[in-house]
This record gives sequence, C-alpha cells and structure tokens, in this order.
Amino acid sequence: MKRKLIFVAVCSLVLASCNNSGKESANGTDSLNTMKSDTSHSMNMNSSSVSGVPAVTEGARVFFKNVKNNATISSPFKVEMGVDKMSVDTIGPVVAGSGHFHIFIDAEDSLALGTVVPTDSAHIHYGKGQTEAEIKLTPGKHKLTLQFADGIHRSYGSKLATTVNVNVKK
Ligand SMILES: [Cu+2]
Repeated sequence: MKRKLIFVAVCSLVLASCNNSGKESANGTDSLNTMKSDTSHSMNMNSSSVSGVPAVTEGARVFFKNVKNNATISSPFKVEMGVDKMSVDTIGPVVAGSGHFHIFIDAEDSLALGTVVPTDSAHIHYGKGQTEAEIKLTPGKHKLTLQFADGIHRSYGSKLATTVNVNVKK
C-alpha cells in the first residue's frame, strides 16, 4: 500500500520512468527503491549501473552446494545455492550485506559490480529469496554461473560469483 502511494508520487515526478515501468511493475518498484535508498548523491534515478551498491562483506562468497566443476548431472536439476557472510533476501529496498541469487546459463562468468542483471532466458532471477531451484538444461555441456546481486538486481561483481561447467546426461 505504502509502496503504491510512493510509486504514484514517483510517476508524477518522472513521467518517462513511469512509461517504462508500466511494462513490468516489479521494475517500477525497483527504481523507486533506488531513489529511496540512495539518498547520498545520485540524481540519476533511471541509471542501470549506478554506484551505491553495498559493499561486499570481507570474505563473502557464493557457491553451488550440490554441483562441482565438470560434474555430470541430469535434467531437470535441482540446484542448491549458498552464500557465506551475506544474507539472502527478496528483491526490494537495497540492504547492506544482503541480496538474491541469479543463475546465468551459458553466459558471463560474472557481471561487473553495479551492472543490473538482465532478465532473459540466460539470466534467471531468484528474487523471492530462493536458495534452491529447478533448472532445465539440454543434454551436453553447459556453463552455470551463480551471481549475487542487491535488492534492485545490481551485481555484486566477480567477488560474489562462481562458475561451474556441467555435462548434462541424455
Ligand atoms: Cu535479480
């Protein structure tokens, strides 16, 4: 409710952004949260690669719990995602020390710090705070990357990414 009200306020301020977010209400909420949480200096509300991504906790890392590099797996595969020294949260306001998982399939080894993770068939978001997910892969070799990003999908960079190669059974 509160969000909606603020969202309307944002729309009346930024008509262009409202048009964009009409396509996908989640993103509209996201740009709102950028504004709310980034009170320091950024005037560019629509930027998709802004500074202001929370710091990565010293020693934090992400890892696949149940698949090692060069493993042979079957599809569908229930992948388990882990993170040390950061907490897993849903999408929403940016909170230091927290974020959500993404799996990239046959894509980048990581996305540069601050880059918003795209939403497409090669970049899957687990914005409900999932730590387990079923993924479907065609038989053969694939590359899976686990990437952690903040509440508005801004990548925490290579420090919070890991990649494994897998071989999917027929
Ligand atoms: Cu995301």
